[in-house]
Amino acid sequence: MSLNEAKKIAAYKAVDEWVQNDTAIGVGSGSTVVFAVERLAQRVSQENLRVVCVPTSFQARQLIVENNLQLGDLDRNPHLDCAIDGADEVDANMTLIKGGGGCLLQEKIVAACADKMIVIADYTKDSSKLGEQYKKGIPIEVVPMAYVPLRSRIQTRFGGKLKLRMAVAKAGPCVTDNGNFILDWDFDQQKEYDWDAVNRELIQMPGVVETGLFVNMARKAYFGMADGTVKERS
Ligand code: ABF
Repeated sequence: MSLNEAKKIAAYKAVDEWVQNDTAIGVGSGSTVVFAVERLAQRVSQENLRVVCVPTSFQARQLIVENNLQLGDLDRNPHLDCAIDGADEVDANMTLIKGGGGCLLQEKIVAACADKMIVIADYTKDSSKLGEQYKKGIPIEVVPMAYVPLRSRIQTRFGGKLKLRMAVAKAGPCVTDNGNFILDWDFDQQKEYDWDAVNRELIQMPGVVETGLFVNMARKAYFGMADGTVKERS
C-alpha cells in the first residue's frame, strides 16, 4: 500500500467515526487532511449532514471552500466538537510533533477549542519515542526579532541545535500564516526529556509564540498501515 493510500484509510476511518450531524469541526493542515476533507464532503452530500468547518491554515481554508463545505471561524464557533489533524510524529504517550508544514499555532488554537483532537497519519508517523521517526526537529514559532537570542537560549537550556527554517527557494526565512519565523529544534536524542515540562518552559520564553509539541491534547490517533489496516492509539 502506498503512503497516500495509508493516509486515506486513516482519514476516512476518523471522519466516519467522529463526524456527526449538527457539529462544528476543526480542519487541520497537511496532505493527510486532504483525504479527511474529501471524505467529509462525500458524507455531507450523501447524508445531508450539517457540519461547520473551522480551518487551521490558509491551505485548510482553501480545502473547505473547494469542497463546498461550510466555512466557520472561532468567532462564530468558539466550541468545536472535534478537530481532525495530521502530525509529523506521534509517540507511545500520544505526544505529537506538529508544525512540519508551518501551521502549528493555528492548529494548536483550534485543537484547544475542540472537545477532542483526532490525529490521522500514515505508518511513518508512528513511533515509541519522539525523534525516532521525524528527523527535522521540533518546530518552534517565534517572533522574528527574537530568533537569534532564542536560538542560543533554547540550545543552552535544553541541548541540541536550532535552525531557522528557510523558505523553499531558500532566499529568505519561512514566514508563517501569522508573520512569524520557525526555529526547528534538533533536540538531543540521547537525553530523556519531560515534554510537558519542556513545552511549558519554552512557552514562557519571551518571543516564543507556540511550539509544535502537543502534549496531552490528542484523544485518538489513526495510522494507516502498509498492510492496509488502520492502527488505533488512544
Ligand atoms: C500538519 O501537517 C502538521 O502540523 C504536520 O506538520 C503536517 C502533517 O502533514 P502530513 O499529513 O502531510 O504528513 O497537520
